[in-house]
Amino acid sequence: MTKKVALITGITGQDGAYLAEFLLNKGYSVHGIRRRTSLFNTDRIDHLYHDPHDVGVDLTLHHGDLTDSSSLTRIIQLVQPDEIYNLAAQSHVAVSFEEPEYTANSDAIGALRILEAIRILGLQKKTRFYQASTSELYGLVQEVPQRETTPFYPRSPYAVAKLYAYWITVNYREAYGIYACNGILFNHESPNRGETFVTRKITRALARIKLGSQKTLFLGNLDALRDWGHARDYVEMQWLMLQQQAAEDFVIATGEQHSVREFVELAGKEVGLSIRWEGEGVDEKGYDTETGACIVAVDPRYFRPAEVETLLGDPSKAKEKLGWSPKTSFIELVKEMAAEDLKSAQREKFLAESGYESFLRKE
Ligand code: NDP
Ligand code: GDR
Repeated sequence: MTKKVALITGITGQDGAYLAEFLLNKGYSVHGIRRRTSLFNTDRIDHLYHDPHDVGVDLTLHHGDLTDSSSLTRIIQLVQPDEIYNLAAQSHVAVSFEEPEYTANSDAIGALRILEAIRILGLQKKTRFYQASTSELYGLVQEVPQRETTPFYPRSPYAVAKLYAYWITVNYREAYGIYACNGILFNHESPNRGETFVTRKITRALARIKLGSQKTLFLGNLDALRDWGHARDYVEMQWLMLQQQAAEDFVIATGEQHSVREFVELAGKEVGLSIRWEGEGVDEKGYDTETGACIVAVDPRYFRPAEVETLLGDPSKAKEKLGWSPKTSFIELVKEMAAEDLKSAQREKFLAESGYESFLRKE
C-alpha cells in the first residue's frame, strides 16, 4: 500500500514536533517546512530525524517560509501531499503587538499562499488542508463557553491575522471545494512549549529558583483565565479533522478553566516551593531563604496593550463527531511540565558547576 504523504509547516514548533511523531507512527511519509536560521532550530524533532542518506527515512525537511510564495509552491509541487497541516505562525500574542505587519504576513497571508498553491497546482481534489486556528479569535468573549458558533472579537494583531486565515480557509472550501478546515484550538502546553509562553515560563523559572539558579519570577496579568490542555492530545484531533467525510471546523478544548495564579501555585507545589506574591512593581528580593518562599512579582512590562481576560471552550461538537476527550488532566499537565523542567534545571546546574557554562543557552 502506498504511504500517505503529509506536509507540516511549523514542524520545528511544539505542535509540529508532536504531530510529526504521531503521523510517522501512523505510517505516513512526513515532510516538514523549516526556516533557514543561523543556529540549528530542529531540537524538538532531532529524535525523529535521521541522516537523509539512511535508507527508509520517512521524515524530510525542506527550507521554506510562510512569507515566500515561491518556496511554498515549489515544496507543495514537489511533495504532492495528501494532507497539509499549516501550523507555522508567529505565534506569540505579545510579540504580535511589536511585529504586527510581519505577523499579518506570515499568519494571515501565509495561509492564503498555501491555499492558492493547492488551487494553482490543481490539487483541490487531492490535498486536504488543516489551518491552526485559535481561541484568540474569541478575544473579548461574546458567549461563555465559546463554541464554533460564538462570534469572534480578536484583541491582538495575532488574533486579527488568524481571523483572516480562518475565513480564507472557509472561503476556499466553499469557493473551490477544497477539503479545508479550521481547528479552533484553545491553549495547549507541554514540556516542549516555547519558553516565553506563560506556562513554560512558570515551570522553568520555578525549577531554576528551586535549584538556586534564578531569584524571582516576573509575570504580567496573574488573573488571566485559560482553558489549558496537553499538545500531545490536541495534535491527534488535528489529524482526525482531516479524516472525516466532509471538512468542518471544530473547537478543541478541555472545558475547564484556571488562572495564571493557580498555575503558579500548583507548579510551586510540584517543585516544592511555597509562593509569596508581591504587588505590582519589580521586586528583586527573590527567593527567601528564611521562609523558603519563592517570590513571584508582577512586572507591568508583561501587560499587553489589549488583554484576553478569559477563555473557556465548549468541545461538545468534537466530542460527538471526533470522539474527543482529553487524555491529560490539568494537574497531570502541570506535573509533567514541572518534572521535565526540574530535570533541565538540574542538567543546567551540573554543567555550570562543572565549568561547562558555555554549553548552556543564554537567556
Ligand atoms: P510554536 O511557536 O511552537 O511553533 C511555530 C512554528 O512556526 C515553528 O516551527 C516556527 O519556526 C514556525 N514559523 C514561524 N514563522 C514562520 C514563517 N514565517 N515561515 C515558516 N515557519 C515559521 O507554535 P505552536 O506549535 O504552539 O502552535 C502551532 C500553531 O497553532 C501556530 O500556528 C499557533 O498560532 C497555533 N495555535 C497554538 C496554540 C497553542 O496553545 N499552542 C493554540 C491555538 C493555535 P521556528 O522553530 O524556526 O521558530
Ligand atoms: P496566549 O498564551 O496569549 O493565551 O496565546 P500566553 O501563555 O502567552 O499567555 C497566557 C496568559 O498569561 C498572561 N501572562 C503572561 N503571558 C506571558 N507570555 N508571559 C508572562 O509573563 C505572563 N504573565 C501573565 C497573558 O497576559 C495571557 O493572558 C497562546 C499562544 O500559543 C497562541 O499562539 C495561541 O493561539 C493561544 O495560546 C490560544
